[in-house]
This record gives sequence, structure tokens and C-alpha cells, in this order.
Amino acid sequence: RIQRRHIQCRRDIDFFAPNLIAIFESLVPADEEIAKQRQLINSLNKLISREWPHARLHLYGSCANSFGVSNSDIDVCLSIDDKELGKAEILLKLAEILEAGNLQNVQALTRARVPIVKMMDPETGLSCDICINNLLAVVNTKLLKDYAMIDPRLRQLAFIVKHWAKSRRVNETYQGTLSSYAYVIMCIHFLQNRRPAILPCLQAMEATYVVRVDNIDCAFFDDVDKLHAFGARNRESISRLLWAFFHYWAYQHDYTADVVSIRTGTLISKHSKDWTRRIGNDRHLICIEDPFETSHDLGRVVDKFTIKILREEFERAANILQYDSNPSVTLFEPYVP
Ligand code: 3AT
Ligand code: MG
Repeated sequence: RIQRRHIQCRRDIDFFAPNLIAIFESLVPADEEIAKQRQLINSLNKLISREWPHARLHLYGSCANSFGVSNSDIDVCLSIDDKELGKAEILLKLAEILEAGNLQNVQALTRARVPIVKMMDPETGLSCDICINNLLAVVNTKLLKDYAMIDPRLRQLAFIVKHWAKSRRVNETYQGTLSSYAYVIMCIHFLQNRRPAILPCLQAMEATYVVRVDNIDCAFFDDVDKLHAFGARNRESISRLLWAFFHYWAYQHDYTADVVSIRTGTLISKHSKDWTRRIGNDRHLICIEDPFETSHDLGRVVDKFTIKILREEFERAANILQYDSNPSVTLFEPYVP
């Protein structure tokens, strides 16, 4: 049911691909920064294992899924199997351990939607948020990272889309727009549906990686070294893909009927998921299925006001890419209310 109408861009869109690649390269963190993050995790692991020998820290989110820009905060998950302590108690004890280990600005936010401990490491200057046993996030981090290794255009597209979303202030879930995670899923879905396809659907292939987390079976093909040439038959430039991405979300996506699903690699119907009406706070005005928690719509934070803002921003972006004389600058002009 994906619209396969071939839509032409009315200009030679490839001319600003080099500008977009330059923007992408300016956003990618340096190797030293990645090394610093690993170093911090190692020293935190040592600190924590004295108290909890079986606990382990995992990096997740953009510092581990390869979609992180430089200087972002790092997301860490503590996996711990402590039957005696509740989550809040674990967080408070963790905060104590970190303070005793000379980390700064340690704060336990036990009542947040996702309870975390915040802290800053004076040695590396890195700030991080530590959550407890959020292992699904660790698995979805791996899925995104594996997709990124298949074709370089995914990282380029997602970095540019995230950069656009931050500049235009449509990457703020607490304001009713979409998370970075949702934007990356939208990019993966888009590249799965180019013809020829640029990305496969890893969850529809023979599973080489299988884990069960929170009663959810997570299984996908992760031997991505074998998929290096997957997208080679498609020669579209990053500027063409970026235009087509925004054009799709501005003019082609059927918001009333369709759900983006990278789990299946195609669009599925809102009807099949019973996402056709508002239930509680979930409005389902733009539907993006989580690849593992399939009952979870990543677009559920979007309301009737912010859907309008989002769609206007998609249209603005598509039109700039189509007509503007300096698209790689105008696209990212900060939103001023
Ligand atoms: P930034 O570079 O920090 O903007 P990010 O990839 O770290 O991007 P988020 O901060 O939005 O993305 O989220 C951190 C991770 O938490 C990403 C993903 O592994 C997980 N995550 C975020 N939102 C959800 C969600 N709604 N459902 C499941 N996992 C999520
Ligand atoms: Mg993050």
C-alpha cells in the first residue's frame, strides 16, 4: 500500500550533496570523544562492582547507536538483579556510591517517568543519566547501530534530520514533538522502502541475535558485515534522499491510515493495531511502531496542535530543498517563535 508513484524533484537536486556531507561530518564526534565515554564506563563499572559484583553498566542511546552528535549527554543503563531492593532504593544507593567515588552533581530523580541518577564526571567533563534495567533500550540501541553499518546514507540522513529537528525545535517530546529515536526509525523505514531498497528489514530475516527482555522476544539478523553491498544498486545521493524524505512526510504519508513499521519493513494499517482513535493520552496522529514494544506508538506524544507544527515543518523543509537558492543553510535556520 506504499505509494509507489514516482515523484520527480523539479531541480538538479544533487548539486548540494557535498554541502550536506560536510554538515554531517561536522556533527560526527571525534574518536577521542568516543574513547572518553568508554573510559568513563570502565571506571564506573569498577566502582559499582565493589558493591554489586553482578551488576553491569551498558551504554545506550545516541552515544552507542552511532547516531550521536558530539558533546551529547551519555545514556547509561545499570543492569542489576537485586531481589531485595526496589528501583528507587537502587537509585538512591547508586547515588551514594557515585558520590563516594567523587562524581559531581549527583542527583537521584526517583519520581521521573524514567527514574534516573544524573551525574557529571569531573575528569572527562561528561554528564550522564543512569537508568535501571531498561534493557529494551539496550537492545534497540544495537538494532539501530546494526542498521547504520549497512549503508552510510542512513547515518548521513539521520544526522541531518536530527540536526534539522533540533534547529526547528521539533525534537522535544515534552513539548509534543518527536524523539531522536523516533526520527531515526522514520529514516530506517524510509530507506527500507526506496526502490531499489537501501536497507533490508533485519527483523524479517533469519535471526542470528535472539534475546528475551521483559517478556518480549527480540530477534533479528545481526551479521551485518554480510550486507555491505545491500544498497549498492540504489545510487541516490544524500540530497535527493533528504528531499524525498521530507516530501514523503509532507505530501505522501497517509496520516489517517498508516503506521510506520521497521519491524515488518513496510507500512501497516492503523486499523490492524487499533490505533484509529484516541485512547487515554495516546492520540495516534502520527504512528511509528516501536520495533520491539509493538504496542508502543512513538508518535503518541504528538497532539492536535503539534501535528500541525510538524507537518508544516515537513512542508517547509521539502519546499526549501526543492526551490531555495541556498538550501543547506535555510533548512537549518533556527525557529524563532
Ligand atoms: P539524542 O542524541 O540524545 O537526541 P538519542 O538517540 O540518545 O538521541 P533519546 O535521548 O531520545 O535518543 O533516547 C535515548 C535512548 O532511549 C534511545 C533509545 O534507545 C531509547 N528510547 C528513547 N525513546 C524510546 C521509546 N519511546 N521507546 C523505547 N526506547 C526509547
Ligand atoms: Mg540521548
